[in-house]
Amino acid sequence: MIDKRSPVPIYYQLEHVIRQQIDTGELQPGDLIPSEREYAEQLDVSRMTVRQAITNLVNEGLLYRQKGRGTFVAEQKLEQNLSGLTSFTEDMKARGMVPGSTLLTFEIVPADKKVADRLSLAEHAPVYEIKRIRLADEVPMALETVYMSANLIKGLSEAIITASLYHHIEEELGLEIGRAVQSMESAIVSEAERPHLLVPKGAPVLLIERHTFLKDGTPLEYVKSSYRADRYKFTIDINR
Ligand code: 16G
Repeated sequence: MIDKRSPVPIYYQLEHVIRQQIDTGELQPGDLIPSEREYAEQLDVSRMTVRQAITNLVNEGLLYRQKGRGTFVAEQKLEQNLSGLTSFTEDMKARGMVPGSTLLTFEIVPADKKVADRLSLAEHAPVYEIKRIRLADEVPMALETVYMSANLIKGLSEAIITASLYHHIEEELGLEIGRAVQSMESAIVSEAERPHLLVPKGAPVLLIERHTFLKDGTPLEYVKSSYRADRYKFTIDINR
């Protein structure tokens, strides 16, 4: 499986082998892979070479190291297409996963300048501030803070919020969600987010902001979320 006479560097060949074992399911998420020493002995290559291959796969998020325990195969990332304006609940159900939410904050607060601007409200107008940990099959995927006008979306309850906001807005209130502008940037998880997302210090997250409008143009929500970068991959269809 490793050809030492090949011009392809050995670390690269080893990376390819491990990648294939993950793709074919020979190595499953959570599996412990052989140690650097074991690979080195088995393949008769240097430990440095093995370390380089493994480090590259760790940096890519395919493997992760645990101090004193070894290196394991990571969970496959959830691939989400950015072409549809869908809710978290819809996305998880479409994948056959069970959506869930842990409610952290649910209150009506006066809008600060930024939130008021985004929602086209006067500063200090009452807005819902809803912080939820979004779960897929009970695993935390994202931390989400939603702001919505309390005068536009009436009668929210804890039960609605721990189920689906979009479902309530469309099916119960009969409002039509139209479009959203979304931005995405990378960051390191903050200490405040870490216990909720259950990721190690320094883990990467994707910060997403969504600004959603109803079909008639009324601003519906301003949402800030941190998605686990080790569990998410976003795709987009582009046409020329
Ligand atoms: C998604 C949306 C969020 C929306 C939520 C509604 C992003 C970045 N965010 O998480 O804007 O409020 O879905 O979800 O996609 P729900 O209907 O499950 O409550």
